[in-house]
Amino acid sequence: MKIIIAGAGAMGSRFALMLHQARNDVILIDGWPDHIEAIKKNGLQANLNGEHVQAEIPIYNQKAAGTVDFAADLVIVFTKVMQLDGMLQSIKPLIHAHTKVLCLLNGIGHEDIIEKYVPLDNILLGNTMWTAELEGPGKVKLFGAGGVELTNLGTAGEAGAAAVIQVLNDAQLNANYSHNIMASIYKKACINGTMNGLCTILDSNMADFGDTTVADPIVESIVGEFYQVAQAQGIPLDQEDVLAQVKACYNRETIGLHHPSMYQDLIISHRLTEIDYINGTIVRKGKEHGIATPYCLFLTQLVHAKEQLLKAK
Ligand code: NAD
Ligand code: AOT
Repeated sequence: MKIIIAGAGAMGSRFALMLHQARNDVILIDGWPDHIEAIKKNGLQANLNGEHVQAEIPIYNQKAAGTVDFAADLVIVFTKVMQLDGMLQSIKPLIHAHTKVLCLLNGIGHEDIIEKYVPLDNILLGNTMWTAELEGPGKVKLFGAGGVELTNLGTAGEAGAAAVIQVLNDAQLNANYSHNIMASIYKKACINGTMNGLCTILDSNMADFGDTTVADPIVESIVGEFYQVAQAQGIPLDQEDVLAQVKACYNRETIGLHHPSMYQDLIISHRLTEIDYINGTIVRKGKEHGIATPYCLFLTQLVHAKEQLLKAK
């Protein structure tokens, strides 16, 4: 399949590498000049479960996307939420009538942005439990396993997503079609709504946070707010199941040593965070439905304060 990875940071690089290794025709589009130059010069370099891997994958600056000659069957967007609209605007000339666009970004409500550029039948929306870390321009660290859940927002439903699911599975990306994607998205948002902001503010990985005596009550209060907001929108969430998944993030043997992407952004790279699209969304939707969300509001405010203290851009 001809695939564009639009946003070739940590996660974009993981998906690009795995799809390239499965012999798809993959190109990268990105907006970070140092990263683009490094990949052009040395290929994409990865520490893949402890093994050094180098892959020659073409990369283009999104500013020049209009000049790229590539009839993509699939675009996988992997920008940060704040960059999504700009990326779609840049790659608009590369999105044809048959091009599917898959979005697995963390957070809630990205379909509102994608719908401006892509007909519903071609939008695949989902979430992923894979992780990735950028070590520097052109270099990623990829550990552990994960999965992908996605749905087709158009009338074709599952049939309209079958070819993409097959390609992801051929690349060992473990994809499944979801008939209740909003519940999956909220479930993943509960992980990000707890682990990302808390580990960022507390300067810890998920396992060390989980070892503190107050981890469970904090997590339970935040997840309780996500649960009430989901319930008000008719999105069925099993609160116990969600809490079990969040607390599974404490596990040192599996995923606990991972620093959430928000930590990597703000604490390591002094970049602005996605907090407004995770806890901030719960605050906004809570207001619409008359639900108090003091934990999500406080965490959003703390992260914004930290962004300002670190002069994040
Ligand atoms: P990322 O920040 O690594 O990459 C996103 C974009 O930012 C890329 O275009 C990248 O080139 C650019 N970028 C990265 N570092 C930069 C720097 N120092 N200066 C300038 N530009 C820079 O994003 P990601 O972690 O791949 O996340 C993409 C989406 O996937 C987000 O919505 C995120 O929440 C979600 N997600 C991330 C993970 C993870 O483990 N990283 C896991 C699941 C979902
Ligand atoms: C994560 N991490 O989503 C993924 O870092 O933003 C992130 C992220 C899967 C399971 C646990 C954490």
